[in-house]
Amino acid sequence: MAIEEKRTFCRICSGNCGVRITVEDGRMLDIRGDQDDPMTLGYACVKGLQGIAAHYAPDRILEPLKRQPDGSFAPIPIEQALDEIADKVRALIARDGPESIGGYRGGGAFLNNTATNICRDWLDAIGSHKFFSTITIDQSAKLVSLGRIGIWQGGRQPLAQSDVVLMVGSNPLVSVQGNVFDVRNPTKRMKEQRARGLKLIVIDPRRTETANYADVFLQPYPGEDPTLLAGLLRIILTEGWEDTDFCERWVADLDELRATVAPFTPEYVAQRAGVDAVDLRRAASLFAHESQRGFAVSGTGPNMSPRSNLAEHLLECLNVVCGRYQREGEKIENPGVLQRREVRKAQVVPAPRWWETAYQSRIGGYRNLLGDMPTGIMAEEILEKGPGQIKAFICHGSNLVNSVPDQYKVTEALRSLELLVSIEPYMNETAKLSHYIIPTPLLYERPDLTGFYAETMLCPVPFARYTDAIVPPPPGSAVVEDWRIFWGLAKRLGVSLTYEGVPMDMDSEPTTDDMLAIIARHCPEPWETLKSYEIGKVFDEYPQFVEPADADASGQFTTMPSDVAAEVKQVASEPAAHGPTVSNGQIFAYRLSVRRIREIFNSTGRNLPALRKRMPYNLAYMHPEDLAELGVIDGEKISITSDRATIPAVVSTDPTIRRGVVSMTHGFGSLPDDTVYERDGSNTGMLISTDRDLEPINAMPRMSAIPINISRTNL
Ligand SMILES: Nc1nc2c(c(=O)[nH]1)N[C@H]1C(S)=C(S)[C@@H](COP(=O)(O)OP(=O)(O)OC[C@H]3O[C@@H](n4cnc5c(=O)[nH]c(N)nc54)[C@H](O)[C@@H]3O)O[C@H]1N2
Ligand SMILES: Nc1nc2c(c(=O)[nH]1)N[C@H]1C(S)=C(S)[C@@H](COP(=O)(O)OP(=O)(O)OC[C@H]3O[C@@H](n4cnc5c(=O)[nH]c(N)nc54)[C@H](O)[C@@H]3O)O[C@H]1N2
Ligand code: SF4
Ligand SMILES: [Mo]
Repeated sequence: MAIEEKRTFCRICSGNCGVRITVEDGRMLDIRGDQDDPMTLGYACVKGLQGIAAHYAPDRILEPLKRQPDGSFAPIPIEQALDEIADKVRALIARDGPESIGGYRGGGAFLNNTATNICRDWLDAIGSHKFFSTITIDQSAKLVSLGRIGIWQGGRQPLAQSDVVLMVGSNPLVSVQGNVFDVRNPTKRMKEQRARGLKLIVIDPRRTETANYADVFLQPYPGEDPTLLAGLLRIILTEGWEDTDFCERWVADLDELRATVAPFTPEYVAQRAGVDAVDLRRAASLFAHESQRGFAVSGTGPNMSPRSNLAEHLLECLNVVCGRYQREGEKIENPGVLQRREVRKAQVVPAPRWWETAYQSRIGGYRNLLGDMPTGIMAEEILEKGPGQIKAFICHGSNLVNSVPDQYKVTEALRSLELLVSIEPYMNETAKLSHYIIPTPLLYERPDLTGFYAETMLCPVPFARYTDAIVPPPPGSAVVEDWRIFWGLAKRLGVSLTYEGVPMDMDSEPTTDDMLAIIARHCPEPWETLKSYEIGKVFDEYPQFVEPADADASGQFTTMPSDVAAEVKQVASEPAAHGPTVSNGQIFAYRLSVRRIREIFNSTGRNLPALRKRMPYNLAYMHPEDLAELGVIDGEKISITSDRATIPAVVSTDPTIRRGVVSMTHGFGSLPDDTVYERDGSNTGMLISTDRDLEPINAMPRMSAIPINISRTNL
């Protein structure tokens, strides 16, 4: 049969890189970056180029499996599996109520448009609030900070019109994720931005690939962003570099902010965060004084370290005091294509503090954050007996065992469930614990759209693209699309699904295209037209401009509400000295900081030989002088001990890491009682406790700047 070449885009991460795939007889032979793709300009990373290997991996699950009494798995027809799961769910609801049913959306579901919200919609339909997701172990501090400061309807100043970007703990050149940064071939776009004159300030304990392009680079200890950002605000407000007109009109409490950050003198900040006071001043000046437009933005670094909500709050305060928002009449670079357009007026929505009236968990009094239960209390919600205890759980596109902090506790919780279902294409560590595994098609086997969920944040232009399936699932397989599983369960339970706000017909099963058309219903062009653009389209003939404020607009930003002020005071009362950290009564010499690596996407990709060859396990990157001091050599195995656990790791010398810091990625390791480092790597989530050190409001665990000690394993 003829060999064809098909154009589509990768969806392993949110980069949506355009690719060309050679197909013969329904089987993919070759994949490469599409040089003619106007968005991503031929870029495809090492993971994306393994996309075909991922589809044909020998450990891929191709039919639904049911765990047997002896622990092995046996195939089960899909209709029977759904009948049995629905029967169990029905019985649990009758016995313990709908709150006994929980679910989790992982990255695998997030990056698949028709799967993104289906688990939440299903839980809504059966009347359960127990929806968890990666959001609350990622960057939900951003939601908390908007919830406390307020929201500028006009949005941030876009990259294309910015003189300066301040990036805190974010490495888009590797992660291909950057809030409001351009990740369509990020290195090339970075070079383009620099060539047109963009100034860049990077704050990161590691001299990252992104930091290599910085005009000012600050290399603090991880976990010191609240101090650093308070210090930057102090310099700006002391020098009078704020946007006074903007602040006068739109900020309710600038004096409180000024007074609260007063203790954060450059000397205090420099000493505590381990940076140079001169560099701190250069950063403040470049951001607020020498530049007119731009924004401060963060990635996972500060959002995962202690006091993440405070760090994110102070970061947003930088945007507020410098008025770094779009004003009346300005063009919104990406008003969105697939999502419903938002009202964009040049005014403030006052702090909505959504959580204060939301559903309250019985654990720690935490409340839902925009419909998400905090994942930091997920294991407790399963383990803690009493009304509302979760007894059945659907793991949708996640590897909970490897990705949710406090691995011992998470594993114990998952093992205790009466029903655990994994909707998952591979036999990952969580699938191994499940009663049922329902495998799904992989990305090139299903139609999809470019990511709609965060489209305005992740793409700088109003772009959308449809792709059809490139190949069918492997012959003889019985994989089921994610949404179909939830639709099938809802139908069996006799409940109606409302999908993306649209009631679904529960009598005749829709197609995936029908589901995608619902997602795209706000697109300015008809569904069939959107589908017809082979390489997608930038919808720039439907511009949106910031409208004037309402005549009676009275909302203002609140930069220093009392809960935030109390926390800043607490930080200010701590000693300025850096060095050993005391955590829960013990002293630790190092801090472990989070990072991403090119080869592996969270825990995904470790089964692929080409990626394993490059990164067989997760290395502990350390500064050569630290290693010399410890008497450890490159490639030697060490033990990393926190106040929760000890894990092994092989060290790798890396002069880009700040001294006193160990930089190590997550997602590796196996089940706690079955991990061999050389085969599986180590689970850094084991070092984290969710019994303590949780943030207020979102229960975010301490996942970066984890206090640790290092010891030589061979001694
Ligand atoms: N210690 C520590 N822990 C962390 C982090 C950290 O930095 N440090 N980072 C956190 C963050 S930001 C995140 S987002 C989470 C990520 O955590 P997870 O969402 O659990 O990510 P993965 O482990 O990659 O699991 C994704 C799963 O989806 C599957 N999958 C792929 N495609 C599909 C599909 O189409 N359908 C379905 N159903 N499944 C599919 C993959 O096979 C994989 O098993 O980890 C968090 N955990
Ligand atoms: N290849 C690959 N790409 C990915 C992923 C992956 O696993 N692999 N994961 C995806 C996911 S789920 C997400 S959420 C995004 C995340 O995207 P990013 O947030 O860009 O993630 P990183 O590349 O880890 O960058 C975080 C940076 O924070 C720094 N850091 C750590 N602790 C601190 C701190 O306390 N303060 C400061 N200032 N910096 C700190 C680290 O050194 C690191 O350089 O990436 C996505 N892209
Ligand atoms: S950066 Fe890599 S994984 Fe992400 S979409 Fe592009 S090719 Fe796929
Ligand atoms: Mo994430």
